[in-house]
Amino acid sequence: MNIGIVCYPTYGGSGVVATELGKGLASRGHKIHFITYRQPTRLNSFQQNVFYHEVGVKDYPLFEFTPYDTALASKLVDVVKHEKLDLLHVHYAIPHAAVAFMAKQILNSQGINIPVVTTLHGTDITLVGSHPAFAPVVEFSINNSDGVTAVSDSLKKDTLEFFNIENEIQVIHNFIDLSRFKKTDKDHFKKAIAPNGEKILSHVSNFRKVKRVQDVLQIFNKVQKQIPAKLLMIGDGPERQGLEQLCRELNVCSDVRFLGKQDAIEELLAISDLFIMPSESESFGLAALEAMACEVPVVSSNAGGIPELNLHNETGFLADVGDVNTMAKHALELLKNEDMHQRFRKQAFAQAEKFDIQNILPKYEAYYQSILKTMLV
Ligand code: GMT
Repeated sequence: MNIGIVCYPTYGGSGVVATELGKGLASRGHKIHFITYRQPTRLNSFQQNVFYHEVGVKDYPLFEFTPYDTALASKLVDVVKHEKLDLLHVHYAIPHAAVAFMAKQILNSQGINIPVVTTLHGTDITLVGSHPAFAPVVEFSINNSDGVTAVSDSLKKDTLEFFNIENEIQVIHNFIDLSRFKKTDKDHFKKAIAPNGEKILSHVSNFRKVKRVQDVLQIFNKVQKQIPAKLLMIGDGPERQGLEQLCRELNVCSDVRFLGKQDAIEELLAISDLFIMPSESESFGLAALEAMACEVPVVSSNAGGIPELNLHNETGFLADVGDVNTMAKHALELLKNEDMHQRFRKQAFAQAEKFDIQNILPKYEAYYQSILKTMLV
């Protein structure tokens, strides 16, 4: 198939999923056209069957807000026509689903019927999408997509709760490339971070409020009071400054490393003993899946779709949002008990295997085929 993929090119789950999906489909012989305003972060090397079309946004002094939506719609019309695409797959409803709808109407007026599949990722429904500033457009574009997928049962449920949805929503979970995310021997690296055999806790996110990064520090502080430990904070975002302040207040700065945005996350996960995800809301928790694939158990909140991934008392532990005492207690239970820790490592990996990209790609292919079939009727 000849497929157009629209996504946010930045660091962040939806862009990662869209890019890895495109690369995976390309390796199975499909032609994949990424249509984004910048080269996606994970699209960083040449690959057969992968094409990149940049959305050029024209600036003009009149525009206080550059009309990216209009530029994207025009680009979609252009790419669909000239590359003869079979299907458009847009990731993150805002504004991509609405823009795809507009492009579809323009193409329709020219005798071209392009199917649009929208994948809902999380905040496009929960935090942002349900806001009155966006809700009517989000609801309309979900109902007017030819196919809609959500990355977890929980997100599907939220979508049906927040909006008046008449369309079917198919759940296709997030996935992982196990050939990249795996436990590797990085002992020299581990020694550099934890020279005295300290336990290594890690957290990866975009440091937005929804991630509750302060809770990560609170949990680490409690853990560190009982066992020697180091904390790796990977990523960057608006909460970073406040976090550094909290580090000082808790007097843990010398044991916390802020590593910023990292490309080789798997190397940092390979030396981690525990992953912390205390999010307020999380449709799935791709970062936790990446940790589990590297055999790192997860202590997390029970928000949204996290329980579909992190199994309580098996691959890690779950606790209510904000309950840092319970999360710290579970972290200590695991880190103090070597047998349990090893068992949880294996169980975390076994659970991650269920989300192997090789199992998920055929689901998307079958879904695309089913949408194309309905278009022929
Ligand atoms: O978590 C973020 O803030 C990034 C966000 C995104 O849209 O890029 O991630 C969302 O999509 C990921 C991929 O489908 C999910 O694994 C994340 O759980 C989801 N984040 C939230 O729901 C907060």
